[in-house]
Amino acid sequence: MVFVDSYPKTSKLVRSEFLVSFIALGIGALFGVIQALHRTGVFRGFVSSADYYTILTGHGVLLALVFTTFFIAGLFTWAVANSLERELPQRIAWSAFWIMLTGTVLAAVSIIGGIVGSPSILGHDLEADVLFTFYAPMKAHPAFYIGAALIIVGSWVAGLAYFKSLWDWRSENPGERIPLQTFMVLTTMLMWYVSTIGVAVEVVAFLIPWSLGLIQNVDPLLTRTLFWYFGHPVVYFWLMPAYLVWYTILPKLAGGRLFSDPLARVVFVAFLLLSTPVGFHHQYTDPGIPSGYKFIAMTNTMFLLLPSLLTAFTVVASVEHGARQRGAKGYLSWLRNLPWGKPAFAGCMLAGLMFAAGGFSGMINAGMNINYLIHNTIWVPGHFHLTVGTAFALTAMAISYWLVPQITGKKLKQRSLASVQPYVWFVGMAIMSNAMHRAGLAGIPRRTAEPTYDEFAFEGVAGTVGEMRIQIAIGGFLLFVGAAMFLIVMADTLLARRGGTLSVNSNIPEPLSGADHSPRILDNYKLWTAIALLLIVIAYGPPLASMVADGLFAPGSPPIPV
Ligand code: HAS
Ligand code: CU
Repeated sequence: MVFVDSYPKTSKLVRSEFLVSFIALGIGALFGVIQALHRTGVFRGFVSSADYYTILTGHGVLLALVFTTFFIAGLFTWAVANSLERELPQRIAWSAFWIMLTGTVLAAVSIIGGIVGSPSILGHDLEADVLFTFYAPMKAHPAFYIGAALIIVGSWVAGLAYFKSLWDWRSENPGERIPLQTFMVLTTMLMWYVSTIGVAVEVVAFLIPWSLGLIQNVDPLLTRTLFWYFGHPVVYFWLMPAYLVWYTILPKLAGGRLFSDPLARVVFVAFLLLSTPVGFHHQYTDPGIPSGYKFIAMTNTMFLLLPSLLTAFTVVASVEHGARQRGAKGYLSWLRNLPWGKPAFAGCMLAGLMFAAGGFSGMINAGMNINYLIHNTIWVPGHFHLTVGTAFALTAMAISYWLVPQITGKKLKQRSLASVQPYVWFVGMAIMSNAMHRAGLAGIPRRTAEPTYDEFAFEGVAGTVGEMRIQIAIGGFLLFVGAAMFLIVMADTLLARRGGTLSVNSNIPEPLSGADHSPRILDNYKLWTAIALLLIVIAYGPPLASMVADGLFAPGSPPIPV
């Protein structure tokens, strides 16, 4: 039976969530190509440099926050319904959708206000060029912060719908192991609850009252710290859904089965434990945080590589198993026996391959001393376009080719366009991101409309600044084409009529080593959440205490002795 026929209500919800995420992807990608062409000087006719920050904020918020959150909500909704074999509680799930949508509209309108001359609304200029990492001293219209708060509250309510589904399922299936997909969703949501506390306090206690004029001063270091407390784990909120796809769907697309359910559970638990006590690796250059605590964050970050290295092993082993089921022989030649022409499979694999490179640039970022070389340079956007911009985004697009037919009952249209699309994205990203990394090593800053660095001779850097700029522009343009191709396939599929039987279904094959091999303690959420909180208290307690010691709103924070 097709998913949409088994769970029509839940399918409608997933369709609505995907629709919002695809619209955000379209506008965000347009902003992306505008700024890539602008900052490289290839074409500057769209906006003035004064509006660059507004476009950049729109790009970051729409892609990194809206496209991701709505897509993840859709994917999680499908995964919970699919693995617990039940419709989601509709009232809770739809409330979540509407709260998040209201938040998105508020945030989007305040950003766009900046392009149309910042009209005064409720006594404040309607603008929000504060970038997707919003903290003091840059200030936005209150509507932006209220919107951001609503998106987060909405995501909390969405989580409630997943937990409620588990509790209902539990009462009917006492003593059974939590199905793997639901386990992954819930572990991600627990990590999300723990980590969003930071941004919720930042926005509600400081930024909203400050932007409304109710308080005059905020402590920039405190708001930065609260933001980055959330700002690192949010990247795993994007990665873990991609892992859910790589662990549970990709092996099936390869013609095989997941190698190990226990390893998958260990990986997700490790993310719950370690995602949050590492935020200071975004603040290595901030004064006011003792080096010892930065060092603790660095050590935790290095431990946090483990779940991803385990994933590389498990996912590649599962795909190899699939290839061998298709008759492959040899150490490497199995790579040829895989369905590279199928867009869902090819997209996930290319996303994984690129993430291997993104992971390595992440390791470099994480080293406290090497970080000083690349911090605030365009190397960092190079890193995160491989991670969120490919590991997440390409996986999301790829799996839509597989999932959208099942939540609509319609066959995928424009198949040939779809089969090339992941390769266009991969090539565009390879060109752009490689040039960004190199340009960062040459010292070219991120987040600027006017990187006029032509006059400098960068010794030790191969190539020229002009050559890197052109590569960034060409790569950025190809990515825009890739996003447009995806949206054409989706629009054509969504608008088509239903007809014929689908060749795909949502059944997930049993892992080679199944849940019965997983120690039961892995499903003990109370224990893991308690340890996660304890690690956070150790990593953040004393530095936060020192920041608020001179008063909550005092702008200066005395450093504490190490
Ligand atoms: Fe990061 C900055 C460190 C992962 C996103 N990161 C950012 C920013 C973003 C971001 C958005 O320590 C910029 C924020 C801003 O605007 O300022 N990051 C890391 C580390 C990891 C890491 C250590 N980042 C991510 C992920 C992201 C993401 C995931 C989004 C989804 N990052 C940093 C640091 C900074 C930073 C510093 C601050 C820099 C600064 O100074 O500002 C690790 O989690 C990475 C581990 C990954 C691996 C790779 C494993 C390989 C796998 C591939 C399997 C292959 C397959 C396919 C399936 C070790 C899993 C096989 C195919 C075949 C053909 C065989
Ligand atoms: Cu980080």
